Amino acid sequence: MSGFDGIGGNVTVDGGKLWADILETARFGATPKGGIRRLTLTEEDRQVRDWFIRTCEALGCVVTFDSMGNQFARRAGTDPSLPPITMGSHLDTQPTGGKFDGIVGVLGGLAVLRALHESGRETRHPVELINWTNEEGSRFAPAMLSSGVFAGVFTEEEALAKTDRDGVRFEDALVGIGYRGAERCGDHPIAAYFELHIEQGPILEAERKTIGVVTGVQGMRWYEVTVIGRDGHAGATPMALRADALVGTAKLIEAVQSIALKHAPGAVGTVGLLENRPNSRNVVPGEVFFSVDLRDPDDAVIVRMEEAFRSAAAQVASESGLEITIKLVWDSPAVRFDPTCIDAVRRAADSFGYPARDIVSGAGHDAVYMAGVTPTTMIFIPCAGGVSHNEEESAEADDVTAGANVLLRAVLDADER
Ligand code: HGY
Ligand code: MN
Ligand code: MN
Ligand code: MN
Repeated sequence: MSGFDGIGGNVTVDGGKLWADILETARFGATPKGGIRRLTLTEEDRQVRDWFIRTCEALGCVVTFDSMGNQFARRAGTDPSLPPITMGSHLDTQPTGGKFDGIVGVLGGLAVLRALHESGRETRHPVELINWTNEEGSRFAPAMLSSGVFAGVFTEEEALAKTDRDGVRFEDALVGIGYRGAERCGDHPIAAYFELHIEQGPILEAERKTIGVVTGVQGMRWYEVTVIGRDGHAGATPMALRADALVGTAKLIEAVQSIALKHAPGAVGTVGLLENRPNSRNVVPGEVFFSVDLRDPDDAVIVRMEEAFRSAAAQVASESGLEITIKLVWDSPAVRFDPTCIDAVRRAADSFGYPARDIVSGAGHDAVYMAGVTPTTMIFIPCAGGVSHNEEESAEADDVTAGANVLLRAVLDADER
């Protein structure tokens, strides 16, 4: 199998050290339930970023970070004129995140750098590992913000101006943790990009597959909805005279659920963020802000779901005397990955004898935007029960090692092309 011979013989990753790295970095933002709360650009994020620099430099890498705080750990190749073969993912988490989402991709890439360093295996291209800022989009919407700037989907100015729900600006938080770099985000040629990630769904585990050969990512749209009614006294306001924004919102949440079910089997719809104002026991709520996340492998289905949601909102508004605004804040069309990279992953899995299957990602990843600027694909491994974005998220050590080994071979394969 090409990419699996030459100096250092049959190089593989040190799975034990990789697992130890996962447990060590889980300390930064550890929650009592065994998960991680490491929101982007917080003190916990700074701690893991500092760890990333120390650890990659100890492996002989040069570590830099750009104007969006994206971190790059580069191992030199024999031909410095060549752009790097890159691996990447993210170290930021959801508020009640797990130890593996994004983390497996960054630490798996680090295990690849360690295997190359310790075996002395040379590569023609530099090999580089990227930690992307704000992949989750939980604190600053949208998700994959910094890989989006890198790929030219968002401008740096609009990204830096994003604010979180407390009104904190992205740029101020980035400067606050000391990771606003000088290199302009995107001025960084790349030869290919591979992202290792847990599937975050149930398929690989159910089918007892070790590797998911990811062929693409489904389409996603995010909306922000504001429902305006009228604050009123819970005791003295007759039901017929109310403009209750939370009751209207409940109808719209039900609409998201039924619209997604009506567009089965691929469609999903989620209301995850909700702010009820004034949020007082004895006040009829006059204003509600909430998020809507619609996804499907087929972009045309998402458009139809959006139309259905908008008409449901118009009906609720007229029936209940509410004012409802729906703002599309993110549109990430479905993406197909690069066939050559996909084939390298397939052959790498095969050369280890790992059971594998093709799969389309339900979750968004930085690879979505990297696919727009360089040959890109992803490698999935199973996670327990398909559970993710949950403190109980877990994966088998052997699967994590397998994923990193496939990543290593796919990178070596790309290096020889
Ligand atoms: O939303 C997503 O799919 C990813 O976890 N950011
Ligand atoms: Mn992720
Ligand atoms: Mn995630
Ligand atoms: Mn991701």
